Amino acid sequence: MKKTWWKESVVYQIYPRSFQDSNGDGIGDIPGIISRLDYLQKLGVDVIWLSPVYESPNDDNGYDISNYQGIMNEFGTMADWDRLLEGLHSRGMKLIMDLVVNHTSDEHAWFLESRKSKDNAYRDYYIWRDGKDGKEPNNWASIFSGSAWKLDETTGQYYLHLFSSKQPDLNWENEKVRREVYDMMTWWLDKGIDGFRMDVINMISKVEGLPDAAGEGKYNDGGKYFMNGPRIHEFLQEMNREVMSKYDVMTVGETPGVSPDEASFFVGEDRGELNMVFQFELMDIDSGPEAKWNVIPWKLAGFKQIMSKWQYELEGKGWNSLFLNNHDQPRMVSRFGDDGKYRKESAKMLATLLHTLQGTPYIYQGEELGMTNVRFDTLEEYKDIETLNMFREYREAGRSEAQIMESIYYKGRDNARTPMQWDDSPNGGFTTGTPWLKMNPNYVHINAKESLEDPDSIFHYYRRLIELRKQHEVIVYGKYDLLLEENDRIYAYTRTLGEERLLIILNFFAEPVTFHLPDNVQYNGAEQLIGNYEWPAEANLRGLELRPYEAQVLKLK
Ligand code: TEU
Ligand code: CA
Repeated sequence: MKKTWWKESVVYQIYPRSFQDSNGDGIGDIPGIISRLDYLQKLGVDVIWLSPVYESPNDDNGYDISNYQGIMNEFGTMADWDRLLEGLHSRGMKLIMDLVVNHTSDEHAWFLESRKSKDNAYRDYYIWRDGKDGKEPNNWASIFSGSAWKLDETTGQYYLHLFSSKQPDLNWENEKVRREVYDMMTWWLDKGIDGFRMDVINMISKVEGLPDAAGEGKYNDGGKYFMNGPRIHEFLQEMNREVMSKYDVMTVGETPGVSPDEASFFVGEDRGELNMVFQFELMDIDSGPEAKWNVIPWKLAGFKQIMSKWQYELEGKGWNSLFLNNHDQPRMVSRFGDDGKYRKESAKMLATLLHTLQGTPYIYQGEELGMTNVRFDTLEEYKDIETLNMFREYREAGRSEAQIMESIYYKGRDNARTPMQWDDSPNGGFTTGTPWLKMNPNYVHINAKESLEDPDSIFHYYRRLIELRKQHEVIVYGKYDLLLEENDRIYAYTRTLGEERLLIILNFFAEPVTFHLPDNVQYNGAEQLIGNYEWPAEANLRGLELRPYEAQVLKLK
């Protein structure tokens, strides 16, 4: 595969509201981030992805943008942002910004104009329709519960909002909208940023006529008509031609619901669209058929099958993104590892996986400390709009409060959004005031200060994994081959580049288990590159006892 810097990089995602507060108002901010740049440099990450810092009424914590070219007051000023970029660049790190252009805030100047009258110059910037028989124009459900349409009294028409009613969808059919977006992107690129993470970018093209979705509910999933729509590739190629191709920058598109086949259109190296996509197959592994909130247990067989499918199908065609959590997902150690007795071992095991597959790893803030999910006693302590809307909807449908709280504990987005745990002082060194979302009480023993001091910590393990990627090309570019497909306790695979061969062995559970290297894999000795347990000098790979959550990366001779 062609070599590029973004394939060789490790990305670190910052959710600014929860990273570091600098002025005691309980809200993380840009000066706070600047004060932690040395920490990030020590970890060794190459690129920072900053979740939205633009002006926003914060209905969805910044994913509802009212001005793309201004900084949210609570986060600081444009001068602060300039200092952040400068601070990163001077340390040899890069910055990618979140691009949220499927929708704006309903407080964006375009929408304020658009809603004024049917013949306003901005009317066609959004998706307006007449109602049908006194009801919404179609039966689509919003991803954040209820209908995807809202009636606007001023003109008596409805507007489409796939997410919150304060996030009206832009009309990408309108050439002027696309021009505005490209100009805005160019403006940021000219300020010197290094790329974009593109929010729900595969939802920008909707099927003409916006047909009703299938289903028995009052509102149903219309994904078929707005995900990977008819003009999506045309729009992305146009964006690439008009904007991205003029800069040496990276792009990663968030694309819920894509299969590897579809993904290869987005990231195929000769397609001129995106560098990588975030796909969610693994994130859906424990979602029941009705919704993500109906949790079903995940199994290692399914886990391996999903990871392997993406490794094999994009090989030689396009590049994978690798992540096990983000600001919308539960904490990885609580979900796929053990956040109790084996927290450290299992967090390191999962980190080993993340950093030894083919693709670009993304670390979500706090993951490098082994931060865990949280359980707040009352709904009032939760802030996330998706969680709160879901609670209301399920209560109305007759589900018990206790049952809904269990779903929230398992899947709620606030699990990822509790503030960073810097030390064991009150509020974990995140703020001197009252945090906007309560801290996870375990900050007293899970925090950065403790991790930095302990040479055996999860933090230092991540630092070493990131370093290894710089030393061994095979980790970046090597071909992936799954071993022991049928084994339901162990995930093992090789990575091969020319003469270089790595063997990765992961025990996914607390029970010890024996590993047998298949006979067709020849070797004359194995050298440990990294592992979460010591490597015995005389180990035999044809009958190796693995300890709880053991992870080993071996160079085969
Ligand atoms: O998320 C897109 C998305 O599909 C999410 O709704 C996701 O499926 C859900 O959060 C899982 O619980 C992006 C952003 O990452 C998210 O934070 C925003 O709320 C959303 O878009 C709207 O901009
Ligand atoms: Ca602040």
